[in-house]
Order: sequence, then structure tokens, then C-alpha cells
Amino acid sequence: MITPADTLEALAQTSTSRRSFLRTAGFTAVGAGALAACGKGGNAPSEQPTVPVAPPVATPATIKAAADAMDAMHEKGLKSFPAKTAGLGNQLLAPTVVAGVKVFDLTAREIQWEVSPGLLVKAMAYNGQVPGPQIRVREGDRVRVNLRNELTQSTAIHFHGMELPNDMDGVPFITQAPVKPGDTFTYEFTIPDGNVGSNMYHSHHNSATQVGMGLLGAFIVEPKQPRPIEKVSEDYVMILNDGMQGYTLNGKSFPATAPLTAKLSQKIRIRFMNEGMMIHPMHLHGMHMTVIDKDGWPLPYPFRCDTLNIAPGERYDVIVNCNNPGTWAFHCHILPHAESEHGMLGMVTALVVAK
Ligand SMILES: [Cu+2]
Repeated sequence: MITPADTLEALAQTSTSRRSFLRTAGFTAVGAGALAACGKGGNAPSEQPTVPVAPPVATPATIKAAADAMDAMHEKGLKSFPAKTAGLGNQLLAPTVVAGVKVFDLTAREIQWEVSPGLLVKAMAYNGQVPGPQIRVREGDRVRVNLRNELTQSTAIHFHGMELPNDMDGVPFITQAPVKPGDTFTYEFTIPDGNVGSNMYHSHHNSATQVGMGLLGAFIVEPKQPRPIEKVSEDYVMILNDGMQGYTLNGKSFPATAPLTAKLSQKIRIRFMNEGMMIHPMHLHGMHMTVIDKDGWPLPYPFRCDTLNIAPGERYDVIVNCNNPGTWAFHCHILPHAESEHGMLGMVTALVVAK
């Protein structure tokens, strides 16, 4: 696991070890834009750009040249945002309704996933998506999830935050046998009253690898009676992850992350979900967030903040009153998760409030 301390140390190393760090962390600072700034393409280690440094005897001209070269890399990265990549995760999965039961079919298999432009990583995915398809059900629904395992290892699904009968909890050797490669397992349950809000589903088997590689998704339960504060123009899900694919928001690293958009005065909801192994303090510029739910449970006293620390497994629901027009940076404030000398990377996106 890469810690922030490791990250800082790695960044302080020679360019050779920095290249290796960038590769293993799946860092995407060196996206197409940054590479283009150096007149190079691709992700081969030998093609990483060199960070400009002023020579030992610096003159105003060499200092300016080094600063200009670094700034050009930052500008290229930002100008390429939002960058196009193949594949989009967290797509709403419509159920088939069979005798009143909402049925969802999930197939787990290994795929290649484009996490940022040109950077293909090994992934384990439900239905070919990272994160897996978004499942949305309603309080009181009868739900069936058919899991087909096309991986080369066993797996299982845990419905994180749901208070289900024990045999539906999805933990191999505690509540069920592992679902072997080639096998199918069916989960079926009724959504308990009051167990609503932003929950998740993910593998609970070899999970540091399987969840890190993409076997996760949003499991959202809509309440029978929404609160007035839940009336919003847009309902965004932001799933954080930090495994072998690098620092990602909804399976993509900057500049391939998707911006959040709103019109002036609209209210939006953001459902933060941390599926990673590190904390991520998410910071919004220009406007505050009002935190209404923790782990799907309404807070008796919603509170305001601009930086919200989200620990592994946690979910927070926030409302943003988009009353400040402009393009606002929105990023993890553990800075190596968001920026390097090459420019912005990883857990960075923007909230765009149109006039
Ligand atoms: Cu972070």
C-alpha cells in the first residue's frame, strides 16, 4: 500500500525511481497532454517527461525557461480535461422485474480498463464497468442479484451498509461458500424499512485485490418518503478508489474524471463513497457542502464544510447550493493524490456552475 509518506518520498527520488513509482501507483499525471508538452507520446517508462530544473548556476533566463516548461505541462493537462477514455463506470442498471422482484445480473470478469488517456490497467469488473453498474432500488423492494463468476479466482458480493439476513451478507467462510470460477450465486432479500441512502456492493473475497481492481459499485436505496432537503437537480455519485489503478474518482484519473455540472442556484447532491484503502479529504472550492447523511443515515444536525474526510468504507451525502458561478477545482486534499510537478492527476475534478 502506498502511503502519503511513501508518495512524498517517492517523489523526492531520482527520475528512475519516480518513473517506477508513477507506474506502480498508476499515476496519471503524465497523461496525453503532459506527454504532448514534452513532444512525446505513450506511457513507456523511457518516455516520461523530465521535470525541468534550473541549472546549478541559474540565470533569470534559465529560471524562466524551467518555470515555463513546468507550467506548460500543467496547462496541457488542464486543457485536456475532461479527457476522453474508453469505458464508463457507475452506469445505472435497469432491473428486470420478475413476479414483483427486481432482478439484477452481474458478471465479474477480468478486463483492461482505460483509467486515463492511453493508460490501460488490469481490472476486475462487474459487467465490464469500473465502478460496477449503479444499482438503485427502493425501501421495501424485493431484490435479487445474480452473480456470475467469470474470474480466474473465487469471489462473493457483500452489500455494504445493508442490514440483511446473515446468509446474504456475502462473506466467504462466515456466511457462505466462495463463488468459484464458472459458478453463479444468487442473493435475494427485502430492503429493510429505514435502511436507505448511499450504500455499496463489493467483493468480500481477496478484497484488497478484487476491490482495488474494480469489483465495487454503488447500491442506492431510495426512501419511500424523501426529505425536503433531498429535492435536488442532480444526484451525483463519487466513488473514491486508490488501489492498483491509482487514485480514481468513479474509475478514472484526472484528466479523464467527469466534471460535475449545475446551473446557477441549483442544488446538487453528491454521494461520496470510499472503496479505497486510504482516507481522502475531498475539498470543494468556491462553495461549501452541507453534509446530510453519514453511511446512509440522516444526520440529526447537518453540518457545513468545504473539506470532508472520507475514510475507507464510509459514505457521506452532501448538498451543494451552486450559488457561485465558474469552474471550481474539486479534489482530494492529500496533495500527492491530486498533483505532482507534472500537473494535476488522480483525484481531481471540477464543479462547473453555469451562469
Ligand atoms: Cu486522497
